[in-house]
Amino acid sequence: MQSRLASPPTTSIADALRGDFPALAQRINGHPLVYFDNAATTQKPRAVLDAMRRHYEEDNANVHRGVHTLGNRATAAYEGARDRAAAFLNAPAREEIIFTRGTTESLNLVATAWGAAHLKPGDAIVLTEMEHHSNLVPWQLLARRTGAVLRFIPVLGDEGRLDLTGLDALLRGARLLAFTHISNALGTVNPVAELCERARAAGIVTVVDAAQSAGHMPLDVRAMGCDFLACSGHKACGPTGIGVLYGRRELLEAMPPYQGGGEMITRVTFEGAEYQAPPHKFEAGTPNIAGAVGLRAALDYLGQVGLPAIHAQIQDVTAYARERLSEFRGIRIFGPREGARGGLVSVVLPGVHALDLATLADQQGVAIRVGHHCTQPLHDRLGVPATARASFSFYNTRAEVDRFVTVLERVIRMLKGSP
Ligand code: C6P
Repeated sequence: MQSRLASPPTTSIADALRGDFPALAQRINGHPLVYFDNAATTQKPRAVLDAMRRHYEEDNANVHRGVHTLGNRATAAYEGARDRAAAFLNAPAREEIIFTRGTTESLNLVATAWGAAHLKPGDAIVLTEMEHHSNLVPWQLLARRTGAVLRFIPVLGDEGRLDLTGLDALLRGARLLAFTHISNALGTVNPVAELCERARAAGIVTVVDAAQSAGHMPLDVRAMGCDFLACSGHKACGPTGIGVLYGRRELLEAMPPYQGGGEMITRVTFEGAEYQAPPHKFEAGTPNIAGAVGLRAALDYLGQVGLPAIHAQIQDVTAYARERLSEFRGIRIFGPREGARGGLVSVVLPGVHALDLATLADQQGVAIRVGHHCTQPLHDRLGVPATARASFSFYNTRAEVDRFVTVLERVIRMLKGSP
């Protein structure tokens, strides 16, 4: 079938940049790798791998402690990464950037530290029905500890947009609104600025889960108007084990610490402790220094490529994938049909078990994810136990989508035993 979409430029940024990612060059089960599991984690460019290796070979030391040269270099690298992350998010101040293990820990930090100080029985926390377990379970735990209650913004049908018609009622009397920027299961892009503005007008604190948008598009916490934002380095070409929590300074200053230990104190006696100011108050113990170095290299790399160009490439490949997949008879495709969408397509194929599909696709070199993608309540709402998800980065191409479609056709023939 002829694509209705405009032809891509003769050479896309994907073609130009794929060579920067060593993992993409390999063959899997005798086939060139098609890596379509980027929503789970992205591959890493050589610049990130080199920066981390160089750090361990030349600058390795603990931070904020030593007066020796390596300690000073490590501290400069770690704090330099904080500056880079602040610029990446357009945060007003570097002190508003806390390094964590990733989105999950960032969200748990807010739920634990902010929640403990602010919630009382009966207070409402508003979430959406499309949240990843990382932006659901910490709030459930908090609700159990404090007696707060959870409310949910509904998701509309398979297109997966939020139903905002009852938002005012849901926000009434609430203390906090936490929601994902981009759904990892549907690809829905939520209207962050609008949601934050409406919450702010009602005096409600906002938390944005940017796990799926960081590294995919320019992010600007000032334009979003959020109070907190969480993201992971590993979904934005950085290493695993490092993430960021942005928090508005006044809120961070008023919050108790998350964990206790070295580095987060100014003075300790047997009876008690005085704490550092943010961000150090929230970074107990030796941090992931090499991870921060790798994250900085990743953000520099993304900056050099250009986030608008990255966004455009991901949009193009996603729209193309959605169009090609719609050729399959009876396929159920989730997520927005039109307009902005995240870089993924989730589907259910009639009569094809998602796990079989992913296993057979892998045998032909194609990596996709199947299951509930850590959004089990959403899948309950959609009435499906599992979907098959192809998720894209800017190094993916339309040609890879074509290969994926060919592999799918073959897999379906094998599973159904029909031509
Ligand atoms: N989603 C996926 O395959 P961590 O694991 O902390 O880096 O990120 C958690 C997380 C939070 N929110 C959203 C919207 C996410 O997509 C994720 C991670 C992966 O969809 C792994 S389950």
